[in-house]
This record gives sequence, structure tokens and C-alpha cells, in this order.
Amino acid sequence: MVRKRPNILVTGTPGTGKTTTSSALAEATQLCHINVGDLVKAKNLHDGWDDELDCYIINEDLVCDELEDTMEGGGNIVDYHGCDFFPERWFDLVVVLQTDNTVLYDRLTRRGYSESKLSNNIECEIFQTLLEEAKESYPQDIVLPLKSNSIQDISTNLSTLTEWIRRWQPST
Ligand code: DAT
Repeated sequence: MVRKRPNILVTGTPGTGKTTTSSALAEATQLCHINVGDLVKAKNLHDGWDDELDCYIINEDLVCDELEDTMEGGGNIVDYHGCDFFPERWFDLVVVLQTDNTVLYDRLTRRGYSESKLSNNIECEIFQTLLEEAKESYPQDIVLPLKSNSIQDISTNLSTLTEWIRRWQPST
């Protein structure tokens, strides 16, 4: 089925600004913001709690089944700190938000992350884990890394993405 509106994945390490960016973009463009973390909690799409990693053990198959029909319709902004388990065909653009370590450290400390969760996530950002994951999972030409250090970056990114959506054409 040909989508009339694009689907965009917004990914990146926790704290890089996925939810802030996605919700503002959804508001500006009338696309639908899907926060996968919230969906997993609300619909129990997990296999319990991982004490060591201090997060839900997401059930990727249940998440993909839950989203399939919605994604087929197009017009979605999917917000999640992972990207390798979604079907490649779902997305027209994969945005990877990136934040400098010191800035990210402060944001995650404010969030009250434990020492180990903090260092796992800072390491994830240092090694550009999400960018590598996106490049391995999607065609290179749809992967767009964007800096997300400041409020100014958010507004620049919103302009870039709003313009991208405006120009997007369904493939025939
Ligand atoms: P994520 O959804 O990636 O976990 P978030 O959108 O919840 O991140 O943002 C985490 C916190 O950082 C939140 O308090 C908003 C702030 N923030 C996010 N992006 C920012 C940016 N580019 N400049 C300044 N603050 C930002």
C-alpha cells in the first residue's frame, strides 16, 4: 500500500530529546506521535522488568504487531531508543538525535538515573550506538543524524523536519 503521509522514526540515546522533538513536530505537522516506551507500559507489550538494566524487557514482536496497521496508514512519528527491530519498510526517514556527553550527563542526572544506568547511556552515546544501529538497519540515504544540545538545535531541527515533511512525496 502506498502511504499518503510519511512515517518518521526518531531515535537516539535516552535524554537526547526524542520525546520533546517528536511531540513538537507532531503538533506542527499534524502527524501522530507514538512514544513506544509509553505504549509498551500502557499495553503491557513487555516480558517483565529487568532489575539490572532498570527498565522493561520490551517484547519486540508484540510492539510490531500492535503498530502494523497504524504504520501502514502513514503519518506517524515513532519515538524510541532502539531501531533495529522495526520492519525497514515502515520508515521514510530515520532521525538520530545526538547530544554531547557533558550535556547528556546533566540531563540524565536530573532524571535521577542510577550510576550504572547513567554510565550505560553515556557509553551508548559515546560509541554512537544508535547511529550505527540505524545505519545497519535502514538505507543510508534515509538516516539523518541531528545535533540536540540546545533549545536552538530543537528549533533548527523542527524547521528541517517540517520542511522535509512538506516536500515529501509518496513513491509511485
Ligand atoms: P528522550 O525522549 O530522548 O529521552 P526528552 O525529550 O525526554 O528525551 O528530553 C530529556 C530532557 O532534556 C527534557 O527535560 C528536555 C531536555 N531536552 C531535550 N532536548 C533538548 C535540547 N536540544 N536542548 C535543551 N534541552 C533539551
